[in-house]
Amino acid sequence: MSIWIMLCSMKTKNLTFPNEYLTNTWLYPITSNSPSFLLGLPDTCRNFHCKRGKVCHADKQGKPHCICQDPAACPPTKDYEHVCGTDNKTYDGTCQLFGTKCQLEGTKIGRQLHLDYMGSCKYIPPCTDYEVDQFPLRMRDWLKNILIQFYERDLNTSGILTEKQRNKVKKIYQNDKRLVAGDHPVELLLHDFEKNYHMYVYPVHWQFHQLDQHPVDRLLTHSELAPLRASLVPMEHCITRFFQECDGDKDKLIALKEWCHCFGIKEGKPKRIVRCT
Ligand SMILES: [Ca+2]
Repeated sequence: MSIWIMLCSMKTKNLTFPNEYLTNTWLYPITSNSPSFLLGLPDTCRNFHCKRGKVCHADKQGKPHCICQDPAACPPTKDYEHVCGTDNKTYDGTCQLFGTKCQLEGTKIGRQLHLDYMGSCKYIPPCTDYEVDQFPLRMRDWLKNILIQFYERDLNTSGILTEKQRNKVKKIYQNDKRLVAGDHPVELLLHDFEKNYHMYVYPVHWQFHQLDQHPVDRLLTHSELAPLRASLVPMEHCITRFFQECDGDKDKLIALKEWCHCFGIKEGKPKRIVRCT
């Protein structure tokens, strides 16, 4: 079966990030393994995993192989499952997009084709210098609020955060009560960041490690970033530019150090500040 992660969205103070965090969750595949049992494939494919865009196919001897998903054979999707590729083409779903990418394997077009964002392709206004400067302020606040919501949820039904994470977020939660709920202008966010710097460090790290899974190597590939950016691009037109600029050495990978830097998190001072190296 495919492995999925829940991609959540939230409404947060003065942000246009996706609404109804936790209550409006949707699924985004981070690896695509063939649902052989759905396709009526032989049992040898049942527990045979293929990467995204491929499906299992058993040869005459019953030996399983991964072959490209035929985009035309993808299951039907609803409108809300449409996705926009980096080729600015709308695909019926991730199955069709990654099947197409697989068929283009070895070509430049194939290498450059990624999931850009969830939803049909639409006009994304350019992000101005001013807006991209404000972006880390709002994103940091958003990440902090995500963790606080997780913490509040865990007070009733534990299991979202580990004990170690809960202990970390508890301090943020208690500290966050200083700010009155509601919209916060960027000036206040900037002031709060300067005064309560430590509160913002952990959420930035936490998000990085949530994304750094395939593989866990302190580097984020486009695919690893996709669960975050694909959901935010339609609402946050600066996110593409933000992550492009985050990749300071332009190697198409965002290292933890680059990630911290673009969120304004300093390189470590011992003890109190988590090192970003
Ligand atoms: Ca990685």
